[in-house]
Amino acid sequence: MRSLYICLTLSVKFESVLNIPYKPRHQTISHSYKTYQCDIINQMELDKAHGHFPELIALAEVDSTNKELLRRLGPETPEFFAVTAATQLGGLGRLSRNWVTEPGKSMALSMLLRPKTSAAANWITIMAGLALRQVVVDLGVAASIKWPNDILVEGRKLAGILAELSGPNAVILGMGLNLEPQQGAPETATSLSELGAQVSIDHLISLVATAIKGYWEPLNENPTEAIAIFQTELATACSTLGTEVRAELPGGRNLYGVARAIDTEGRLVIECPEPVALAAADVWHLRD
Ligand code: BT5
Repeated sequence: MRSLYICLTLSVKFESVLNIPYKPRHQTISHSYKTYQCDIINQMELDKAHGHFPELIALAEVDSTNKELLRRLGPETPEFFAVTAATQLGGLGRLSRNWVTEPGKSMALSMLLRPKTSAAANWITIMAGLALRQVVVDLGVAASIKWPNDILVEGRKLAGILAELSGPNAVILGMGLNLEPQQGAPETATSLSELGAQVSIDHLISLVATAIKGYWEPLNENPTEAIAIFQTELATACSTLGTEVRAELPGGRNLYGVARAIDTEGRLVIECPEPVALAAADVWHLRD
């Protein structure tokens, strides 16, 4: 009874901090997608990438790598268990929006994180933004984070992040990063090749895995210290800060103001002119 109580308390806490509904779901392994090595996967040459994960499931196509990870998730699934796919037929953005992943043109990578505290869980999306941005900057592209989950270059979206709570200590972290232009992507999208950076998907997954571990392990072990360091880094890495923004809240209400800070819970603080802390919102940069 006591452990059930603790479990419920944790899940309620995590739900509130991540703003993601906690829905335990029956786990089944799907065989409806191609799981064999096909030409595209061979072209992806994932030899190096495999070494970074306890297991990396590489699929030719799937509905969504986040959904596939959820189907394979069990209580013993280890942290950093990962799924990638050359094509997503129903790639997911936030609020069930779509994310375009055309064959071999975009990295679609989902991995399991096991947060030890709600403080660490709360920061997963921003932590992944810092890691992805660092990878892109190291490839010579001046990228920034748009709170909470976009990587932008010159106002265009290069990458997006979707973290989904899947149990009291299980978060599926999904990341999409465009390598090449894709026909189905919106006009606001950009890709590494358009920005003059060439990288193989194998190498990119290796770089992302290394960067995520570099940010995640300190956050999960010592959240207070890591969050303070992240906040300092965000002062330069996050282009939302110091910018006039429109924030559309869940429910459709708009707030206008200047984004001033990301607080210790990962919320965006907007001066409207009174400070308001937002846990979840869609943000538009009105002026840099
Ligand atoms: C996101 O949502 O940006 C989260 C994207 C997460 C994708 C990864 S891929 C691996 C894992 N498996 C999944 O199924 N998902 C994750 P959001 O902030 O809601 O943005 C969605 C919006 O981005 C869409 O409505 C489009 O306007 C735009 N978009 C869609 N595909 C894009 C692309 N390839 N590049 C840039 N923008 C895109």
